[in-house]
Amino acid sequence: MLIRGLPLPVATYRRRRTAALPLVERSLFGSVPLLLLGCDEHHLRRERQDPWFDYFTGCAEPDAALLIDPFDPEARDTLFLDPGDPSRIVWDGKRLGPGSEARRAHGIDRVLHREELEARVLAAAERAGGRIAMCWRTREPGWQSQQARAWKARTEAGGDLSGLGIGNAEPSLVRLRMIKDADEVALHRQAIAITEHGLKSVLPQLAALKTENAVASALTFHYRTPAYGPLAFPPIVGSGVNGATLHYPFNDQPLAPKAPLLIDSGATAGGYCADVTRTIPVHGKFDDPRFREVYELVLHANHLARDLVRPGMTHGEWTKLAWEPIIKAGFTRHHGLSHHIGLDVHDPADYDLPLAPGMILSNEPGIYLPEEGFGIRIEDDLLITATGCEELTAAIPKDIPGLEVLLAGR
Ligand SMILES: [Mn+2]
Repeated sequence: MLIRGLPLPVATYRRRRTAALPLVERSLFGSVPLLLLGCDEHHLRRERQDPWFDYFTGCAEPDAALLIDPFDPEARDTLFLDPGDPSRIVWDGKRLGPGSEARRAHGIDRVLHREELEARVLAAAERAGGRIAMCWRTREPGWQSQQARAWKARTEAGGDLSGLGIGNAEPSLVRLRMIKDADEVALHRQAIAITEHGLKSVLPQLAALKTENAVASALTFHYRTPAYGPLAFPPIVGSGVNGATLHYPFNDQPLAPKAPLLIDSGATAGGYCADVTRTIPVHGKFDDPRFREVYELVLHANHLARDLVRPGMTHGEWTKLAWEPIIKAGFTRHHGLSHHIGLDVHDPADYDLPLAPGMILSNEPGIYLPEEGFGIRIEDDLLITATGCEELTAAIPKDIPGLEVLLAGR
């Protein structure tokens, strides 16, 4: 059977699982097994595999789970797979079940049926003094957090798992995801190349596209054509004043003539996200003096952030430097400068840690003036290097002459 997922070498997933346990140990004041749950059929097909589960397994099967147990005498890592109900194959296709094929493909010595999960988790918890670790967060919680909440509810008084202690490993495990290896950087570059191709195909066509929905659909077509993978997030296409709504969700208005248009979008490759924003005059000319003035200020802040970033700097120091000219000019700061990007477009991270080589971060200053009928954000993706950064999105124009050439289709 064709095995999907595994965009990275199996050795990478094994290395990540090995690296996880000392971090869990540090964050939970003791060595405990780590449990991660993959998405069910419904979420997997409509969204994507949970990024934490994906990070440690690369497994694209529904209803799968991973247990990393430092005290298991036979095997540290166990992948649980649910071969599903055979009568469902005609509906959903064949699932990968436990067996030698799964063990080989995933490079995991023990692959068990999902029905064994609870008994195995309880046995593992018992060896660890009644505790396990899971992953959750309050901001942008997602599937892993929902599962952890459901498991924790069962540990409360009267629940069928009462007495089981569940600690949160996410705050320490983020250290792994914050630093990208060469293969991850290559997938980011690929996601950005797809995004670049989409923007360069669609931006010269704005006159023919006429509506926010047509622009969003055209971008989606280009982003999904290479692999039918998920988008990093649904495109934000805001014409005129809609561009001043940070997470404008509707994309259903005509492109206002001669108005600025804000496009925040990104493709994925192997699950890794691109996140790029450009703001352009829909008629192709930066001929409105006020728009041009504000645009140049945002561009200046974007350049400043790119040119001044250094490893060792804190996220807070960097943010302050880049926002300074915008605040000095009397505008309000509505959001942060930057977030980590990875399997999640807003990758979980510890923002108290200093910037370090291998991190991939957005650089996205913006000014929002709904009373003047527009918002401007210019967003690039940066790879932190030993001496500063590489602007991964450099091939997507953002300076005024470059954008005017692109918009004119020249
Ligand atoms: Mn962003």
